Amino acid sequence: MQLVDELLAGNRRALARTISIVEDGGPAAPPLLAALYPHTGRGHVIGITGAPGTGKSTLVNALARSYRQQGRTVGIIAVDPTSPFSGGALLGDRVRMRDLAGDPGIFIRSMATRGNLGGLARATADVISVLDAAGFERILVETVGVGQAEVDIASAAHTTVVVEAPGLGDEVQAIKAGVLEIADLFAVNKADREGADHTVMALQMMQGLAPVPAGHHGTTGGTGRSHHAEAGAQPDGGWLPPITKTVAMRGEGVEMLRDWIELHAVHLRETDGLARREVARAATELDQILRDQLITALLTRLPPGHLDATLAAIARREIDPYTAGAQLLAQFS
Ligand SMILES: Nc1nc2c(ncn2[C@@H]2O[C@H](COP(=O)(O)OP(=O)(O)OP(=O)(O)O)[C@@H](O)[C@H]2O)c(=O)[nH]1
Ligand SMILES: [Mg+2]
Repeated sequence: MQLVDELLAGNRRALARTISIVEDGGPAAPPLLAALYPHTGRGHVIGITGAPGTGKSTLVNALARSYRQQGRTVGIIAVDPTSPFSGGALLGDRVRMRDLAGDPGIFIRSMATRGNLGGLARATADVISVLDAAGFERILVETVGVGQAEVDIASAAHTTVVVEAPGLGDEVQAIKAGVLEIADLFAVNKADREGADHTVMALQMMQGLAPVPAGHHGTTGGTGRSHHAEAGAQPDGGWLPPITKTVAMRGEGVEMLRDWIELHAVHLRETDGLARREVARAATELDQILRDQLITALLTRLPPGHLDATLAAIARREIDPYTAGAQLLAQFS
């Protein structure tokens, strides 16, 4: 395929066109992705997630710069599951990242929801594959932490950085959204602001590492981890997420964060972590692909208007959704 050859040769227009085709998700996408797939598996995918306004874009920008200083190429994907409501934020990102845009070692793409969130997660995974095949060594994926969407998107990452900022009550939000569970690293950004140490402490406490507060003597930490454990790779092969303070706006702490990301990448390679994550990534992707294809295959078998009639019947309580689903699936047998 000429487009694939051009992309693999480093042609940026071919890359941009391929991404557009893949993002549209039409019939031209699967053969393209199939041709690219053997060339993937080299890039390290880094998810950057966190509550709105914590400084994710600024941090991605600074991290990209830091990787460029090491001579590494960087692909950036900014995913906004809340779009179309925050088109302005993406516009802001574009202005902020404009100074990176002239660099051939950097490629930036913004993606917004068109249909369902599941579709967005799949499109993101596909665009990651394209950037990987194109040879980008580090792929940074920014998502706004609003719930299941960024958890799904994070499942496409090798290393997930959860960004917190002081004074937002983020600790609580993060637990609710299940974001803490997906963190390989924490960046407490806006460390120039008051309360950063408090946020660090709150995170440490959740890890069971903070000094036991007065009045709680004798109680043991909830996680069973030693209170003296050092962050990063553990003797038992586990990984304790490090907490890094950053001032993304001024680039402070960013090299430290980058170095932790690289240490996590090494940790994944040296344990069975990378293999397990690759299988998890494959599971998420295949799951989404099968759902889409099964639904599409089913819908093409139905007589025109049948689906709408079924939906109306469910709404009128003439049939329950499980029975209706079973009747639709009977089309396959
Ligand atoms: N004081 C301070 N402000 C920062 C820092 N990093 C980013 N900001 C500011 O915080 C605001 C939000 O930054 P963004 O990078 O757009 O945050 P974001 O998390 O990408 O925002 P969304 O994508 O809208 O969720 C901007 O005004 C930044 O200039 C920092 O380290 N310190
Ligand atoms: Mg942003």
